Amino acid sequence: MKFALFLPTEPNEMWRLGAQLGVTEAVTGIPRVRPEGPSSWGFLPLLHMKQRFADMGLNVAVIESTPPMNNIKLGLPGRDKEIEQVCELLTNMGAVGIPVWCYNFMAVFGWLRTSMSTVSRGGALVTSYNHELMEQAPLTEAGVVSEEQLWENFAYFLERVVPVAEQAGVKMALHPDDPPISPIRGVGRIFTSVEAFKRMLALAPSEYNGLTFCQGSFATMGEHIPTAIRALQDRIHFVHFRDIRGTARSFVETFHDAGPTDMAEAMRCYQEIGFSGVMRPDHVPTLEGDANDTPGYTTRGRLYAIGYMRGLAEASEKAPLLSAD
Ligand code: CS2
Ligand code: MN
Repeated sequence: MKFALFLPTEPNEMWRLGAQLGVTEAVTGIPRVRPEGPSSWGFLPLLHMKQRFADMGLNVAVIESTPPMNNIKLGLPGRDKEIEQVCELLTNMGAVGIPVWCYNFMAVFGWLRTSMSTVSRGGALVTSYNHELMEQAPLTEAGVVSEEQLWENFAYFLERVVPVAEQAGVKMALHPDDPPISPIRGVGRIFTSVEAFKRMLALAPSEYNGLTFCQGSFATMGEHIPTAIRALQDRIHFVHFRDIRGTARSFVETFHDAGPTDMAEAMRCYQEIGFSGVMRPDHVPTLEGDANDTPGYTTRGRLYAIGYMRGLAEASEKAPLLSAD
């Protein structure tokens, strides 16, 4: 298992801080390109981006971003063009050697919170969600989107894309819905439980059809983390390490060391199942000295998280030796 950070596609201080923390793996988006040039998912933009990271000693292990997918998710005309673009991304990722693609199937809007400035330990800021505050929210332009429709649209997408992922040698890693509650503003959500992921994996029993085990999202589902890790272990291609307190209807994100989940047990579990992929700290609190302009992805909180994760991992790796004394 290797540690990673979510880094912008262009160098910034986090690239250098990551390298100083001993982080070798980068999770990033699809590169920005000039309007007249090749698409963001073209071979050369991906190659130049991967090389730019490599020139700074960082290995792009995961792309956690997608070409447009809303027509795919909603089953609208234009979805076949979007599928074509996803296939082009996967083919080019394989060609430049980026082995994992993290995507999600949340239609219309992605991860969502009702507060981005909830006060946590010592005045740090975290995000939180209270479904009551969303119950009067108007429908979106998509209107009512049922879970059945989303399952149909997902199956249509998956059967066309998995063969391309296999050919490219790129592992698809579906991220859970966050929050894992359905519907929100009339839009259903389906990847909201371990059972849903078992159903998803059975739709295409290929090792290239896998998941991002976002520990915070599974904790929000109310799942027991070690049980969930073991239940899905064969298809976990990427891990997000974080914690929350509460339920899918009402939760607050926590410091990695201050939530209800036994994070040491979770880390031991990843090692026990022989997870050999990449793990990144997911959302972190905004600490004193950082602006709260990128909630969950600020600098100081991520430095603390990486240090904590590394300590847990090292202690866990050595635990058998220590207990042998
Ligand atoms: C986070 C998101 O919601 C989460 O748990 O990991 O920021 C995540 O990066 C995206 O929703 C994944 O596509
Ligand atoms: Mn996540």
